[in-house]
Amino acid sequence: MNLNLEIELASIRMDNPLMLASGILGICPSLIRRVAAAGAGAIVTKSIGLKAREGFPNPTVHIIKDYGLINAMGLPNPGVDEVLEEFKDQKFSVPVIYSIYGSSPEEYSNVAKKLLKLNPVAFELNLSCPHVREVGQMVGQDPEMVYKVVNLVKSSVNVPVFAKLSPNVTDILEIACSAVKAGVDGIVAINTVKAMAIDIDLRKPVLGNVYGGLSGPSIKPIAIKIVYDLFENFKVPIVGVGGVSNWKDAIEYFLAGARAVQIGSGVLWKGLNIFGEILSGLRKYMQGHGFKRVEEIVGAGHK
Ligand code: RRO
Repeated sequence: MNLNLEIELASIRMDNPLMLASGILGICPSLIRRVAAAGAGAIVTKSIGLKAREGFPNPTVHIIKDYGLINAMGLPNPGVDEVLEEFKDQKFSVPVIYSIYGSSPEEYSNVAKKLLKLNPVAFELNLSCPHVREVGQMVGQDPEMVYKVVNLVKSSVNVPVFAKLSPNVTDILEIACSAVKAGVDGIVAINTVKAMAIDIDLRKPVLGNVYGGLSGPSIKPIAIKIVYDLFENFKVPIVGVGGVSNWKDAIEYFLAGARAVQIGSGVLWKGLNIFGEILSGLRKYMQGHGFKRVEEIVGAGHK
């Protein structure tokens, strides 16, 4: 059977629906090439801001075997001007989406406008870092602020704009509604879930920042429910992220309504082979169930 794994996301055409999630492999052209060669359909950079940030003190990552990991990196990034320098004249074989953050609508918009020099295929607005107060929680928990950020960035750039939402809110649908009203082209759900771990021998929190964000298999059911609800309520495309470690996880996201999935901590467990592994499982599933196009699976889990 002739299988078609291509997917269109807003106006972005991807060879397959697997993306590298933001923050996993930093912001580096050579790494982007390696992930593309491993089979990713698109790549999202680590979030980029107006100024360089060093991030939080170590330890910044704590692994909880079989469940996931808690990180508090603290948005380390070289700042937009350095990124422009490093990425100028670089060409990539897959769409590269630039993740950006800021502390005000103007800051988001300024970063996006500067990055236009790199001909981005899209922007992902990080409205959701769980542990950097002034740029994460403050922006992503406030529906009015979300509206203003999306609205201003949309009016400043001519490429699709996605909003990555936080599960650490009372009502994520209210936040999504603000983004949709402001004209967002797609929703990415979800960022990490606020979490912490305490070392029982040292009797103190493990992470340098005390708390951080949980990712990996343990958050997948939370994200699936959110994607399912978003699909029921909105028409914009949804990208699922959280705990995709194998092809079955990816299918579950498609059935819930995601048009694409992002892989984050799965890369840390399995290495870059995870992309090829998931693609071959996806092909087998499609053959076994008589699907010719990934699009046919999207939302098929709804009654
Ligand atoms: O850099 C981080 O600590 C971080 C970010 Br920006 C984010 O969006 N989500 C996360 O779990 N960590």
